[in-house]
Amino acid sequence: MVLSDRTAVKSALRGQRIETPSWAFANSGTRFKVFPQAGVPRTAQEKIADAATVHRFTGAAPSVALHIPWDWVDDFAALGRYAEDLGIRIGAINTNVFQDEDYKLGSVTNPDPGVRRKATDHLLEAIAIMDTTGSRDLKLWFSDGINYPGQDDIRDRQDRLAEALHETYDRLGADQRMLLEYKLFEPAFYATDIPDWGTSYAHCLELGEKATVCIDTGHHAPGTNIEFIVAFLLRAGKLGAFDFNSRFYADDDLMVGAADPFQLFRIMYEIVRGGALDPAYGINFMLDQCHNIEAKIPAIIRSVMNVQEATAKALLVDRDALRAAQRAGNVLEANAVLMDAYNTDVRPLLAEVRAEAGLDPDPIAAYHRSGYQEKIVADRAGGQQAGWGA
Ligand code: LRH
Ligand code: MN
Ligand code: MN
Repeated sequence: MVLSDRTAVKSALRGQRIETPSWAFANSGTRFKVFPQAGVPRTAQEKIADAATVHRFTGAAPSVALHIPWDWVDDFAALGRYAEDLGIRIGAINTNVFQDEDYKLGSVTNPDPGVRRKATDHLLEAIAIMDTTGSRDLKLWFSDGINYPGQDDIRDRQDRLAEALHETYDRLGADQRMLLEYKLFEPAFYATDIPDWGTSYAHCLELGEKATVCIDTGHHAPGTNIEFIVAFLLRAGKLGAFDFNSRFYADDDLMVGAADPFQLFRIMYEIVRGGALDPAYGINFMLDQCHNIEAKIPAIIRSVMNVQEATAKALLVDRDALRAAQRAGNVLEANAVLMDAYNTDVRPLLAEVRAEAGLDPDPIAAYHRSGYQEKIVADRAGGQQAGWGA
């Protein structure tokens, strides 16, 4: 690598931004058991304090996504100021139209117009919160779907979904966006109303430029080529966000880059190739994870580092050599160029980037030395559950 490349790679890494999810700091589990951890946050403020701690040690996570109503407070303006005082800001607002008795047969696709009204009102309420916090992104994930053939009319449900999305879209301010997430299955098992990126993309196209797709890396069938989806959506100008996590089997919500670091590299290569890494491009690179058995703050720091490592490798791909091999039809050489970058140990490079930014080159060790964990364990009794796995 020549010096100018190295400088460019380092500057791209220095500018990279990753958003943490408030719920990852709280207790979580599976439907079998939640294992509570000492020192987890009891309030939205404490989640924000933990997110600010992740930013303090990584320098790369300056915003935290909230989930309504899990992070409900009476004064969101004050919450925004609290975050700013700690050196971060409130990012995407995630909505919740899945944890209410009324939503048994769906939220915005429910056959009952009264339930649909209630669900859409919640989405509008989330935009009002965004107005107060200055958040740009409204993140929508719907658990809507059906379990049995014939249970409801698949096409009518698409019409109802489109109607609610239109009403919500029309309420967005000039600088606000909608991120529409898809998920293949669960909690609905036969037909999910937004099962895949194509369905999300089609609704976003119909809505307009403020609507973009959110790719949750855990929401696909096994073997899905996610980097293809990234490339396609970037070409169409419709990729708005990621929810990063890892999966082995279902929606595992394990640490990003843990199950398949090679997949994460391939995704980040398409991002770099598409010129979409710079925050100015507008993609919100979020984590959407739960740390059920591992210590939460170090796991989130580790996750940020995993994304950085995959990105560094993607930035190291010799694009000229790759293109030359591709154009020449040299299959083995093209693959070798990509693999050379993937097989590079980028940890020393990232340590250098951190040191140059005045950070400890080893954020996890620095966190453990800081005394923060001991302090929260002492200060916080009876930590809050994220909202999952009751
Ligand atoms: C459910 C889910 C979804 C949302 C999050 C809040 O699958 O993980 O990905 O983004 O809950
Ligand atoms: Mn998600
Ligand atoms: Mn999920």
